[in-house]
Amino acid sequence: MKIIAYLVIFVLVSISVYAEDGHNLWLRYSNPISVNVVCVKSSPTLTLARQELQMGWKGEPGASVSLVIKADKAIRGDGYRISKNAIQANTEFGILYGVFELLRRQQTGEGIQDEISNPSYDRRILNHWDNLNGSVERGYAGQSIFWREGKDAWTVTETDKILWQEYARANASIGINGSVLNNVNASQLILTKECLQRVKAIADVLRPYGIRTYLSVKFSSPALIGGIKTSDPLNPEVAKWWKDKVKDIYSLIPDFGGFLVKANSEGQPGPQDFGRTHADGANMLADALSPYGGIVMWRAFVYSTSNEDRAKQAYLEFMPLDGQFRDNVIIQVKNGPVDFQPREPFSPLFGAMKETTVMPELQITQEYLGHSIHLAFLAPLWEEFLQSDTYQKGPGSTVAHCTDGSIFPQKYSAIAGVSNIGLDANWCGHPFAQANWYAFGRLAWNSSIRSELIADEWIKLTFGRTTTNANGATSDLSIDWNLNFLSPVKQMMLDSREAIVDYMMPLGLHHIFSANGHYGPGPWWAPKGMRKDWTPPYFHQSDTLGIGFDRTPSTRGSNGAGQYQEPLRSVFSDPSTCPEAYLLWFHHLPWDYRMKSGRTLWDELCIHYDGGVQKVRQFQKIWDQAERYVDRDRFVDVQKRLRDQSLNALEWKDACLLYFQQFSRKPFPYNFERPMYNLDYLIEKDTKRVGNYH
Ligand code: BDP
Repeated sequence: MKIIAYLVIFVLVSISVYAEDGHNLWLRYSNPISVNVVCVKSSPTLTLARQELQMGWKGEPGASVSLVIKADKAIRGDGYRISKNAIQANTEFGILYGVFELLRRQQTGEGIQDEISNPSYDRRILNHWDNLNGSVERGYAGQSIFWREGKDAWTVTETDKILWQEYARANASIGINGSVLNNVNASQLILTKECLQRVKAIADVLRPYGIRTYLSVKFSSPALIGGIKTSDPLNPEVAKWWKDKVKDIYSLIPDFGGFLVKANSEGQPGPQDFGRTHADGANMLADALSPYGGIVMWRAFVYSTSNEDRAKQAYLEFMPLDGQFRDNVIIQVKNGPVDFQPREPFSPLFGAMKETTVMPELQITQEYLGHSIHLAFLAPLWEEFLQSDTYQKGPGSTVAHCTDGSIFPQKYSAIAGVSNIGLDANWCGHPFAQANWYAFGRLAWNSSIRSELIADEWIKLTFGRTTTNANGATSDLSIDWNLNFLSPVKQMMLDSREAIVDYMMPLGLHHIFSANGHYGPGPWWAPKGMRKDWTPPYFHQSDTLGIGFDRTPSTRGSNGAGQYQEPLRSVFSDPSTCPEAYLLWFHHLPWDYRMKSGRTLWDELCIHYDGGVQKVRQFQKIWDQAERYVDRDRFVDVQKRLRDQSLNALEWKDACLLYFQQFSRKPFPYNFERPMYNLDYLIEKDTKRVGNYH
């Protein structure tokens, strides 16, 4: 009897903490309160704005909210003015963004004053690395939401449309207004009739939410699908083929955004195949797009077969072309000079290309930060990057200002993030990976917003429970909740990226992953015959004398530091002034080099690796204490992923330190956790996983 009673209580309690699969993201509002929306105009977008208010309003019951489209010089682009009961904007998308802002403030309990909010970047774009067969390159959250294989590959179903609409709504709620629907390693088939029909169907769903559609294109498409012998950008037939293709696209999708191009990089075709330059290639496409207002986003992620330091190559290839690009070409540059590492200095191209529009490319998907297994809140990484001072136009020339149009005159301003979205019920795999999608949108809208605020908002919206009271609901973010859930979980998020840097590659180490999976440690990984700059030993340069990549102007250095503007060039070139976070990025230093802490470099490395592991263990404790504030499904999911992260962090620490110890020949400091694994075991385990290349 007693057991049954317990069971009944258990079931009731479990039901009351209702399950959430995370599909609603940060848009969990329900229990609407009546609100009277006043808007004289009507359009599909304004209808959406009205519906959102009716779905999510938490203010006084029966209150009137007016939506007013009226030109105002203080409001730029799709910006808006909000007050408690009105939203004003120049455009209907501005109204929609204002509505989402109003609702967000109500949910999080933030006050609403009369204020204007303008976007930092005009184009805030997600790049989907989705292949037409439905797989997602560097995707860790299931198959593509846009493409699939099989006999119904081209059928647009109701389920597809609902998903695309949910996707569009989530993007609009954080200000994202563009989607590149396919992988930068593009298939030529994207430009075929049946593919374009599907693109049109997607664009039709995204449009009312203010999202333009863009496509990645393969440079050799004219030869591959156009029946032309060449794809030489200066060949008139080729140029005409692109013009006609662009015309077809605009007849289907009148607000089409433009093309994203990866050319002459990692085996992709490009203008250099025909002895032409990036500018020749980009301008030819730009000319085809410009009559319709389309843009070309031309990627600077290139590295040739030369022996030049990989970190220097994009700059070497693109700087000589500065000023040669059309005004509707934007050079899309990854945040760092190598490749989305847990930490890199900013790419020296930012601010350096003064007569060419440049846009940042961030990576939301965690290719190098633990996939969807590790908890990594990326806003601190992006904040660090956007606020980096390039000094290109004197102090204060931050990357953000060099790209948002406030320093250099430019027709367009844009920012892109490589998406972490897939068919997983919660879209992103790890429940906390949703925070990175959210953070990208918030930073693209307002590049000076602090990570802490983003985390705060996201936690409240994603885990907060709101109730309705008689006077209209206020969010139920009680003191207890704030103290015991919000605060520790926020701290965990804010510390998470640095923890990864510490247990994977602290002090400026980079790209020491095993193989191409970019997940586990592999400082030893150097298969015979592989390009050197694809292997970790190239990047860490460990030997008995020391560790690190010499990028100083010294005779043994690559002078990568020389690509930066003064004072950075000097600051980075001197180990005593170089920030320790970038020390081994710019310097090869002896194992007993004295760090600012007074410790040797070797001891300092050990302390960082160990510190990273300890932090993840701390995250596990924080999360376990959060149990009573989170629904069962998401709680267990995060708990399990943290355990896997903890194990992987330990592998990283032991693998890297035991491997480097062969060169340093120094003991581990005493106040440091002893290794749990031995090196042979870890190498063998890794070899079994990635194949025997040794
Ligand atoms: C690297 C990825 C690869 C991408 C490439 C790119 O490993 O999958 O295709 O970048 O950005 O980070 O083009």
